[in-house]
Amino acid sequence: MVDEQVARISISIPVDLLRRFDDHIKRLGYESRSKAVQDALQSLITESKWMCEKMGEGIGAITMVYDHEVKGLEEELTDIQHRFENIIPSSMHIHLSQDNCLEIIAVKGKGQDVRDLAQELRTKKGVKHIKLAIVTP
Ligand code: NI
Repeated sequence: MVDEQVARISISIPVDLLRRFDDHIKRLGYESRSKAVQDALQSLITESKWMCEKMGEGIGAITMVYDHEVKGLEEELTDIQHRFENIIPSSMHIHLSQDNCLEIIAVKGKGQDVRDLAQELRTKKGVKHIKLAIVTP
């Protein structure tokens, strides 16, 4: 961040979106709108850049909530993870409630493989939420 030039821009944005953005960043503790917008832009670039570069490295985590009462699902999800063991350095399983399990799967490997893994998990019946968060060092 040394010698960084700063540009001033003017953008159009729906009033409601801006109000929600301002409410939200206040709760997050941002002192200025500029800093929040910069962070939002950086997130968008990081995420979409990785999505566009198929062969890039994907480092991050898959967070997934599933219904463990669905017959055979837990086994199926485990089988999938075994097939992708080369890109899963670690995972954590948390029993959330009577029927819900949370799994956090660390991923590190070829972007395409990471995406394939997330996609396979996502399509299983009983998987309620799945989020792939990629971080770029
Ligand atoms: Ni569980």
